[in-house]
Amino acid sequence: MIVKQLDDIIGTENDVDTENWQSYRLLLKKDGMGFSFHHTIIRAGTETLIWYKNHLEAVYCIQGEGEIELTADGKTYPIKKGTMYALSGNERHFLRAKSDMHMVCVFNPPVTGREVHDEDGSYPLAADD
Ligand code: 9YT
Repeated sequence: MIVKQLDDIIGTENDVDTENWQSYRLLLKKDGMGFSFHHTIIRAGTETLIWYKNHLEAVYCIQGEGEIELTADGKTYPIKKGTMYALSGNERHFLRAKSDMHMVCVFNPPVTGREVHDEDGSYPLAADD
């Protein structure tokens, strides 16, 4: 069994800070669960182009407000506390935060550590995934 506290993550290598978001990575590939599990804060006022070509991601908003826009067709969905979206088709999208959005995110396959978005907005696939 694995038990972790957010306080144990803050300020460590599993606290990944970028201009638009901060990701507390609570479970990683090395934890052996088959997925990674993050608490991510999307900063208020930001717009991020994301395209997880190599991962499926589910996201559950627990605080804050914003929207997701799919680049393929411009469809836009509001996000607020209680909204879940799952990128079941690796959808390329813009993520916009009106206020700080606290998101619980699950990645399959799991991320391995300190991944940040590349120029396409994706994360690399681990060598053995
Ligand atoms: C919702 C989302 O994809 N935000 C970007 C950061 C990512 N969730 C992460 O690595 O925690």
